[in-house]
Amino acid sequence: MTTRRRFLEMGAGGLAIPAVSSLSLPAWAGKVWQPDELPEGAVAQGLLEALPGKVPLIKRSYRPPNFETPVDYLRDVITPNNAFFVRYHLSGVPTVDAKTWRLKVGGDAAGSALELDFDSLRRDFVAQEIVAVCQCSGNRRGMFSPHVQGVEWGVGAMGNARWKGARLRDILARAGVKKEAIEVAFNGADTAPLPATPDFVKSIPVDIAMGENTLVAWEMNGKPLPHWNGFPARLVVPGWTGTYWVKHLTDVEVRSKPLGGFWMNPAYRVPAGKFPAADPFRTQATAANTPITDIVVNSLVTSLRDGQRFHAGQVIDVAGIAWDGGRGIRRVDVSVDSGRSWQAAELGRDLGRFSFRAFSLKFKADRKGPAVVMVKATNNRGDTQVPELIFNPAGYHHNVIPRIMIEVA
Ligand SMILES: Nc1nc2c(c(=O)[nH]1)N[C@H]1C(S)=C(S)[C@@H](COP(=O)(O)O)O[C@H]1N2
Ligand SMILES: [Mo]
Repeated sequence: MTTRRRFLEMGAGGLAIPAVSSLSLPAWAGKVWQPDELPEGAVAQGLLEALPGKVPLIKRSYRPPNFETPVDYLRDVITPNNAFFVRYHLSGVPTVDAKTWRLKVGGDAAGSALELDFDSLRRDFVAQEIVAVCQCSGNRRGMFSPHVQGVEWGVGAMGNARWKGARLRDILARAGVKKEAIEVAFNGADTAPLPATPDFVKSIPVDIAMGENTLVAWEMNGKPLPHWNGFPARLVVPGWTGTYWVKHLTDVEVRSKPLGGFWMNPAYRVPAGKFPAADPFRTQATAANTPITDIVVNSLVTSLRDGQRFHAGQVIDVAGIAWDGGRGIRRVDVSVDSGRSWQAAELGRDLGRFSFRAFSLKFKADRKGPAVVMVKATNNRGDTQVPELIFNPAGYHHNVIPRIMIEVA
């Protein structure tokens, strides 16, 4: 596969890039950016553009807003709110007033109907905090070969934050959950501009909904949720891909029957049997396919660029982040000789099993010439990143071991 990275000067002149803590002006400032390791021509250039309240992010589409986080902001294990990626399916992004916002809980398998305002959500339940990765199912879709349809994400359709909210199970307990409940469905305040476009409604299995980690969150990294990330409250489903993390949450429905609708089927499905390590979603599975569920084990090198040059004798840091769907990262192995030998990287602070985990391996570049750096994360169940892409038509679960070309001169 031809790999390359392109930096093109942007015609429109420099962008004002606010400084990020511990980083100097990012290398991509004022540039058109393309993620590493893209098959030639796979992704249209991503222009940096700032949504209100956000630093310039990589624009994949404007209506609906789909903006990814530049790699430089993923060096820190906690992603800053103003650099956190933004993903919407419908262009009617709502501006929600916390004073008039209500969360309605009901459904045929709920004991009774319930309505909460923002104050009661924050006051009447024990607040929980959890650090968890929100990763779009289609993160890295733009790196799929052969090419697949959908938003052409590079590597930044993900972020890691400390979420604070009420346990969904405590809210559901208040309404009551009947024995026949099989799924819990979620709707947000966003709407489709045309009646023909289906509303974005998602469900999760009742055991995930009742799990101790699933939250209705109102805070992200100690601040109110940013508008673009679901103000005033969103669902947080640690371990599961971003599609279930419904933003601007308004309706929770406890169901005795599987949820239908476009966004459950055919959207967000993977072929049956292709990802056998994944959490099952039994009430939605068919013989052909099953909804995407938990995040596969993965890593991102943030310290090196494809094609980067070094001097002989220089110490090179292969550093980045690793994560998975909640088993936790056991080890990250690094190879600097095209996979012939591997060394265990040092792992950073453990912020919990749903969080990004930093890794670093320093080596001295004493052999001149090109070298291929590879990184492979392994979780506590022994799942590892894959050597070859597991192709699926929607472009999900890209966790291929990277091959980063560097040059020692
Ligand atoms: N209301 C609403 N919630 C939503 C979506 C949406 O389109 N509307 N998209 C989902 C998808 S597919 C992802 S990946 C995450 C992205 O979260 P973020 O925009 O906060 O980064 O939001 C999820 N929640
Ligand atoms: Mo997504």
